[in-house]
Amino acid sequence: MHSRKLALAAGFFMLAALPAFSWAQAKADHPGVTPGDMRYKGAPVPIKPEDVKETISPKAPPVSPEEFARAKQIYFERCAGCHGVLRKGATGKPLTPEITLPKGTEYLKVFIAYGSPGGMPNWQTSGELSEKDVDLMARFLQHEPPTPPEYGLKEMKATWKVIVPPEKRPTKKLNKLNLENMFSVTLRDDGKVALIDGDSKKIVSTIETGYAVHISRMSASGRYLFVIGRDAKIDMIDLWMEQPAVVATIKVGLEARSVETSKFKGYEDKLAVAGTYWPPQFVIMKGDTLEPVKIVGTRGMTVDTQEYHPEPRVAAIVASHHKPEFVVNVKETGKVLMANYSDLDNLKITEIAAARFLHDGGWESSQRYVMMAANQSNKISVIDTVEGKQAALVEVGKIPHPGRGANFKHPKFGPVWATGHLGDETVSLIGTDPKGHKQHAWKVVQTLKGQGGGSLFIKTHPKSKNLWVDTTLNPEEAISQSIAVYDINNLDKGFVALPIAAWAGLGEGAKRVLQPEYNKAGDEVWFSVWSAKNQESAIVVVDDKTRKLKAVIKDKRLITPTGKFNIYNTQKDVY
Ligand code: DHE
Repeated sequence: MHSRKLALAAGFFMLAALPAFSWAQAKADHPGVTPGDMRYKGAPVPIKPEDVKETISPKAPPVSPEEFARAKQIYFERCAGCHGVLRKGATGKPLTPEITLPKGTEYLKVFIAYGSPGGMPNWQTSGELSEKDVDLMARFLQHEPPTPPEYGLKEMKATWKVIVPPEKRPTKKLNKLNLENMFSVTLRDDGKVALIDGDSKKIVSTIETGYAVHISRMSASGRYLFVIGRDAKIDMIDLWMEQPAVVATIKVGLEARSVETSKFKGYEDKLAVAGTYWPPQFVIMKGDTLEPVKIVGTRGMTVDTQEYHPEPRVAAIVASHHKPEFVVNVKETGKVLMANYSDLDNLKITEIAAARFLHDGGWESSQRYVMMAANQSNKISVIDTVEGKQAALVEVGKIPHPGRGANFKHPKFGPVWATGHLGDETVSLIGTDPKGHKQHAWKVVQTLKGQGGGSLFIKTHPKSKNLWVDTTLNPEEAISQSIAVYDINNLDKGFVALPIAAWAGLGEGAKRVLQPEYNKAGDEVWFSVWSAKNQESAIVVVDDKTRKLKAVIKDKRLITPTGKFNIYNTQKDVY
């Protein structure tokens, strides 16, 4: 296969300005790394190098001020996603001076230039960094890591804007939109979301948001839509307005991925919460204005070796239905924090020892247990939100990546929750019914064989008999551009692959297929066909019963669609 085709499209995981990543080359040089895993890791960190305090270390080889500025930029764009902003190590190894200084410039140069079987890309031999830059990075890494600024209440408040105050908002829904079947669609490289009417499949509007919106989440009532960009900007959209629009906005840090709202009875629409990658913290805000109220830092000790980590990023956050609590995944320390929001002045946090590195997850079907992926430990942590403790830590395949996962009734094992994996081709089904099917609870009851590694999202619907698994990051074009679908009642029969990207009828381009998402009725499933920013993308709608193509949504505004969030399913946690 042609290496350019395998290379990441500009703006896919790297910034558009960066040269494409030569996967074929990297694969040949890094036999120990799975393709999907390597592609997913190193996205640029949106921290401005000029905002970062420099520390020149006398013992390290000299780096001029101009060189330091360039090195910071390269580091944030290409290295921080894996090694952490403070170089304390995340999916990549730690690179602090007590480690790098004894190794010295020549050793580091070889490592950076040629990469390693552990997953370090071969930056020089792939042509992405020049020999000069490799030499610069080898020297830069021996200095103390420059530190980005902290971001407290003052900084947040300086960015906080209430565009339409609550008293000026409609008291009833003013539009004729069928809100429950609307979809909020991330237009990743266009700094927008699209609101798409699920019935007509037409774009209702596109709304300006932060940089590379990551997820959309709904308030408990289904009125407010919250979106968060990688740049930690939150936009709160009022769906009751004649023309849904942003009514409040705030920037809660320098880099973020998660936002959620309070869902416990009596607290509906009252609070919102957002987790940041930098600084490592989460913030609780008022649910109608986004006014920041309480910031909680996540720096602390790791779950296993119990050593200090200065940069434990906040990954998925899920709102409990059983208590006034947010369930917060802290990635690098491997801890799940259950933050009780009923009394913010006397905040109670239950700290649960899970495993590293916590990333994404979602509810099992009864919505009592939340299933969180500890991706580098190949485990799923099962959190009992009633008891406030970990019910089990379940060993699954390599690098689980469920999104929110998929729930269905297995013909033999009863209710199960499923995850796909980035690092292998399997799908793990975990029994989730400790009352009715005790012997199967919190055990992998079946492992399905899928199309290949590189899976990001899996989905079904309570009314469906299909289980859909994407393989977005698989290096084989035929696999990344198709979807595997299983018959839930005949799982042993294996999957059927549907050529979703071909159905979209697009021209040249990466055309990665990702994130199955159901409509409200559960009779249609939507897939993004994600091309580069300057190429045509589409959303393909499949009839769930017949598995036949139902519609292709194409529109020049549909630029790099990735995540799609059906309003009703997101509001009610249906998946
Ligand atoms: Fe995501 C969810 C982090 C790359 C699309 N992503 C999440 C969550 C986290 C996360 C922590 C869970 C949020 C929650 O539930 O509160 N994602 C990261 C990264 O750190 C990573 C690996 C690299 C990066 O720099 O961002 C990353 N993610 C991607 C992509 O490249 C994807 C495929 C395309 C895109 O839009 O950027 C992508 N992530 C998504 C989507 C979800 C998500 C669509 C929500 C899935 C859902 O069904 O809830």
